[in-house]
Amino acid sequence: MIVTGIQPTGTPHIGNYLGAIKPLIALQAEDEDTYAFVADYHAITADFDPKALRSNSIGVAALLVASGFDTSRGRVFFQSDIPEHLELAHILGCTAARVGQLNRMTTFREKMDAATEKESGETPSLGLYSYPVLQAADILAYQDDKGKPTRVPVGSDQSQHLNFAIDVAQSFNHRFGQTFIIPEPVISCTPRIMSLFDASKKMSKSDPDDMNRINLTDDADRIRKKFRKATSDSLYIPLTVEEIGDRAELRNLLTIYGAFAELTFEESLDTFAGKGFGPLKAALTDVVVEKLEPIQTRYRELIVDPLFGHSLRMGAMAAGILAAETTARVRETIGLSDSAPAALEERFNLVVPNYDK
Ligand code: AQP
Repeated sequence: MIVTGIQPTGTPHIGNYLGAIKPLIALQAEDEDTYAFVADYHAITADFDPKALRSNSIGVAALLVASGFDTSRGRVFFQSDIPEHLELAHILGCTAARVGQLNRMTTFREKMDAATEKESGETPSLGLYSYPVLQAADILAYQDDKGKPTRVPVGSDQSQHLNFAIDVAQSFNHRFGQTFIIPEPVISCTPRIMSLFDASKKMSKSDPDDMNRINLTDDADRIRKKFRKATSDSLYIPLTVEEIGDRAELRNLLTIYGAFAELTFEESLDTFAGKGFGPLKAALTDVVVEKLEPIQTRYRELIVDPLFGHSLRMGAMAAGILAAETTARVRETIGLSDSAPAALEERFNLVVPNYDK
């Protein structure tokens, strides 16, 4: 089983695509049972606008499918359709997660430091602090009935949170007996894609300046403009990787080119060695526009297709069955009430199609 999530904090960009979506689709070819959710509960841990949250959530789901996620072999759903994620997070937060571990999470510390630097000094939400506990619940809610570990594909920036989820599972098992199969992180081998203006920062959906990223929905003109304005220098592109040194912007553009053109970093460098940034930016624009074009066409079809909405509810139903089973087992293990929860069909208001007729 494979489980992963993507936050609807904006429109997914080429960093999310190369670091998470593309590897997920490749993994899906090896595994029938894939659960990919739109992490809307996570998206509310930082400032958000309710209307934008809704449209971003639909956008993320549609872009996943438009990028090649196969809904006949896997499920796409909204995290907030499965409140068991929250219930399990509360239980794990009380029984297996420790404040000392959360204090060491670098993502939270960075956001805390940024807030302290702001004039208002307003600190991040409690939800942002406990975000890794919810992430642990997101993963542990899905247990394979044959005892195989759940694989969790993520970008390299998420490995600390994944290790935390493993610690939480081990600590729960240690205290209450074998309950969770220990999950297995699958860290993407694409290096982090960095901002087009400042390659010391990662490309990010929530960056207030849209020019820092290439969104999966950007048209050809916008992509051309963004690459043209991306930070560059007046030096030639060197012949060897070592000579790139601290030219982080160059390294980033060559990485993006290689990933889209299906070349290694060295091959990408060979293609442009001895040239200036101009030819690199032109070729980069061409390859990114070419690769995104079919995704964008499919995306425009999906967002107006009622069958797509139905497939999301069917996805939630399938995911809900697994998450409800796990949560019921955990409730029983720790001695909480065992009243039967509402029938899932009722919860999702679903008329399940009868394919036999
Ligand atoms: N720049 C990146 N390069 C490579 N991989 C990336 N990922 C995110 N940014 C890059 C990977 O995308 C997956 C989904 O991420 P997410 O949406 O759940 O959260 P995130 O990592 O916080 O992504 P963003 O774009 O930076 O969103 P905001 O701005 O909301 O924080 C993850 O597997 C992540 O590693």
